[in-house]
Amino acid sequence: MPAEDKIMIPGAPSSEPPTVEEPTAAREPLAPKPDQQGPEAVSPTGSPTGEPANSRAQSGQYLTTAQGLRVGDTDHSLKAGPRGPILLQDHHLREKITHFDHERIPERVVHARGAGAHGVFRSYGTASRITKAGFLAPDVETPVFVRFSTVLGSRGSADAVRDTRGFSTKFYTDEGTYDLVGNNIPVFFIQDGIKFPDVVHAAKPHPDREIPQAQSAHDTFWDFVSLHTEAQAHTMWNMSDRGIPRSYRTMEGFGVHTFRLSDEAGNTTLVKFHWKPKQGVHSLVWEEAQIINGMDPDFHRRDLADAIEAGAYPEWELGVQTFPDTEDQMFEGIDLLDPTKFVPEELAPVQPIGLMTLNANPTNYFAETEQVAFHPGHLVPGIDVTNDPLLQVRLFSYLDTQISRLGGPNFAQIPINRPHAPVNDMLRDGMHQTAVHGGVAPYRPNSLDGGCPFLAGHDMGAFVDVPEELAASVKERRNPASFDDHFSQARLFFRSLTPVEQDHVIQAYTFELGKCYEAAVRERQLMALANIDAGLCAAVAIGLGMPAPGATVQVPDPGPSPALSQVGKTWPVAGRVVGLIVDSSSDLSEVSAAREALDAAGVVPLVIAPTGGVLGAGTNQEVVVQRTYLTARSTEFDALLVAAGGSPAADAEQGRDAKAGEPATRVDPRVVLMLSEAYRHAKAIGAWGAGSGALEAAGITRDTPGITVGEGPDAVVPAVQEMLASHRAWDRFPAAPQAGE
Ligand code: HDD
Repeated sequence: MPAEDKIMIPGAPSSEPPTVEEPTAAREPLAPKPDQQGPEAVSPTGSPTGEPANSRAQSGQYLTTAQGLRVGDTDHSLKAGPRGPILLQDHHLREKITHFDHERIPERVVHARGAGAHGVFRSYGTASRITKAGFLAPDVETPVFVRFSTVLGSRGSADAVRDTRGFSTKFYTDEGTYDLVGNNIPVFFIQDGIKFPDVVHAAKPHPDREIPQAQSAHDTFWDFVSLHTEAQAHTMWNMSDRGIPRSYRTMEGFGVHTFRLSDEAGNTTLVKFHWKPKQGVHSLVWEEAQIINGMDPDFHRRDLADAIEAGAYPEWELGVQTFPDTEDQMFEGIDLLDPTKFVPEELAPVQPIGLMTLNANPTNYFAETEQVAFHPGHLVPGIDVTNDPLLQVRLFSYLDTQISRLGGPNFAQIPINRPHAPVNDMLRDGMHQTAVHGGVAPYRPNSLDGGCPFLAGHDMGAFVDVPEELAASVKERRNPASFDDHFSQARLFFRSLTPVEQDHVIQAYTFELGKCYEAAVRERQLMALANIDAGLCAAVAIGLGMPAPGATVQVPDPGPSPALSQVGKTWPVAGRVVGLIVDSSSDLSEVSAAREALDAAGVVPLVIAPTGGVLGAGTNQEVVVQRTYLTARSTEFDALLVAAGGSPAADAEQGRDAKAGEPATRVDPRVVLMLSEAYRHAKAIGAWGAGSGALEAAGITRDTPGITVGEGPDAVVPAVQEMLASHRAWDRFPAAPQAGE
């Protein structure tokens, strides 16, 4: 039909380009009318950093109601006489109690327990070769907020449980907020996000009695992962020492998925993100973790906050593994879109692109750590997503969850979530709207608010989705064949560990499966282990008292990746904690010398004495006590120094009188416990003076690995520091049965 014969429908969209030119130069929006001078029109979304986060929070010196009315009595309700009923008219009482009743918000469905910190990210500029992201240009500094978390437990659960850890970073860049929402394990349980509710339901406490809390050692978890073998690789990492990190400060972080970076010219590179801790990669041992969860459920939270408060700012280098953006998105036989696979560093080295330093604790846990809202879809120009089916579902889930968790769609206005880039979004109203938006035309195109906001071109900092050609395909619910291998990376991981680390893995499987009541679940998991490593399967089967099944599938045999082991390397000792056990038999000048030597190396020395206070008070050798025998436990320390061998003062504190035939003084049993635990956990121990007697009392012989006995601190402290650099005296652990077929 000739064009002029077309039937024109007034108002119908036209396929022709619009004939009206968009305004290209910014014009001022219409000025507020004279009658619109109400509350100061500050838009919380539009204020980069000018407005203090707590501008409307607490001010003034008198207690007031939420409306600013001064309060004269907040301890007594308004009653009909001192013994009479309370009156409904007590507006202060009702406001106080109503607000209290609504203080809690729903905890995160996963990652409910966490700890946060502020910091700064300084880019090396090395990534600007492959991405136009402004915050990755040379020497750019970007404020960040990081939240670490456990996955399974409730908000009040313990820190040192066996679990994956979350590692989320919010970069407040000039081009908008970028969130890197990762974990401390580079692979995930499932390949497609549609299964996330299944794995989480299986891992959370049983729905009937809501136990066990923050544990994977139960039937439903192992039922799921044994039936669902793509979870085996992630589970193997959980059963290794990586499942019980020493500290958030000593964890690696991984973006897990493959992301797509693009430069100014539109060239693209696939990458995987890695966080490498400057403090080293260290873990707990299982017994230690179990004791910590009772002694100090806030162990990781406290460690992070204490380090920052002390000025020992933890640092991580951000790095990328890069891969060509090929049509098949495979690298060395590994499908880069399969989130249950990682790429060994030996095949693609991690290239550093910047340094993150955490240098400030949150002012208010709820306002910051609890209300921070991460989302893998918070992207900046130069960083885009891929078709990884797990990532694709995450892109839906994170925005959605904030709406119920933070009570509506305006969570970006909460101070911790506010971008540090100007916001002009035309999103309006909704629950908890705190912006007072001016103008009359929150739509575009418009002519009434000066045509604003304008659309940016890609040369004006717009986010442009990377155009990706998609192969002709059919719509179907199916994975590519390259997702089918579920065992080779679990095998790769296990065989890359040293014997002592393998033994920890064996013990972890044996412990967790030993907590499962259903024999069928244990049997099925042994069948999965048989496909991963026959030696591992046999060792776990012995522990469970069950027969070891044989392998049922042919599994590719990738070479080991030595980078995965935490043993055999040395790390900085700064920030590690050493307990210094003393009593009145200790020479205080030696204690001070030991403290000074540790201090000089950046190590945190904590003096542990029978009672609190100051040792040698009033002399020129005063030593302040930080822990007592009652409050200290070995698990707080990375190494122990002992200069105490029992003392009359300690005896007096225990109300002990020496009986006939007993030594005049004896080593305090709490010291013996500390030493024997530290010994079992393969920690470095040093002793001098009366301390050698304490070692003897704990049954520790001096020719064991990691034990140093000397004349004084000068001889002992350097040796302990050296051992601390390797984290543990690994030779002290029993070796595992040899892995292999
Ligand atoms: Fe997730 C929180 C990490 C898969 C759905 N996730 C959450 C947090 C971290 C991760 C670190 C805590 C964020 C914070 O501190 O506030 N999640 C991951 C990683 C995954 C992953 C590394 C896989 C590679 N997650 C994943 C899938 C889904 C979700 C497949 C849904 C289909 N995750 C959520 C969530 C949470 C969350 C329900 C709970 C609270 C929140 O988002 O803000 O939406």
